[in-house]
Amino acid sequence: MKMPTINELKDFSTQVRRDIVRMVSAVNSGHPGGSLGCTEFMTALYQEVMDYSSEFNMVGENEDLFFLSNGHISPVLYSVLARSGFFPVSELATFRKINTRLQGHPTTHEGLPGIRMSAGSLGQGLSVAIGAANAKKLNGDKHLVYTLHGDGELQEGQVWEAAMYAAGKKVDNLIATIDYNLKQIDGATDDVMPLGNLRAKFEAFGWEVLEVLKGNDLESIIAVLKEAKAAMEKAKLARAGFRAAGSGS
Ligand SMILES: Cc1ncc(C[n+]2csc(CCOP(=O)(O)OP(=O)(O)O)c2C)c(N)n1
Ligand SMILES: [Mg+2]
Repeated sequence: MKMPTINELKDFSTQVRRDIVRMVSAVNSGHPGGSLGCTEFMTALYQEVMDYSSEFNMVGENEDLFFLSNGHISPVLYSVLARSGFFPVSELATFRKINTRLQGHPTTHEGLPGIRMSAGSLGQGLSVAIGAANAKKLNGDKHLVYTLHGDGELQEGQVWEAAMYAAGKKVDNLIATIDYNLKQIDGATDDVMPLGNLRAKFEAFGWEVLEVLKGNDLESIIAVLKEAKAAMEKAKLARAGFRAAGSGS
């Protein structure tokens, strides 16, 4: 597959932003903020970083998988999926209309290509993704699993249970990402429920943490996602080396 140029990725993002504004304003309902904020991230993921087929099948063997945990930002997911070939772009005009496949929060039973998890009730995506990541390992499938979470979403206890499991059980084929926009519906995260030092918290749970300092800059996002992939490979090699040394003694 021909990799897109940075200008093509920027054009793609601009188009996604247009889609989001059109979709949300047409029905006067939905979450434009998180959607617009994650536009470049989702573009980078689906247009540059992930290895997948737009010929969708639910199992997704031998391809990278993505789970949107903050399901309220469905407009950006729907637009990126449509423009990546999963379903017709014209279907975006049905967003949040009754009896369509593009409900306000993604659901699997609508049968929309690209959707492998229902989301909207915050806090669940990391657990689902860990299940998928474990299944990949059991199947000898070397592909990766990605997630996206809102920062306000991290106030859900289930996220931390999943984070503890992933580190404790060495789930090393998963990249979880957070839209750290310091906002949630009712205001600043700091006012609703302060998140504290997120880096320190995840590190204390045993995660390696990388930060994208310019969250709407495609080049920065791509560089950090590639660094995350490389860091996982390095960790796996280190563990393999350790086991080999251990078994020989
Ligand atoms: C379990 C649960 N509680 C509450 C909500 C209502 N809700 C929808 S979006 C949202 C804000 C979450 O904040 P964040 O994850 O930071 O998303 P952002 O607003 O930044 O897109 C909330 C509380 C929900 N969807 N699920
Ligand atoms: Mg937020």
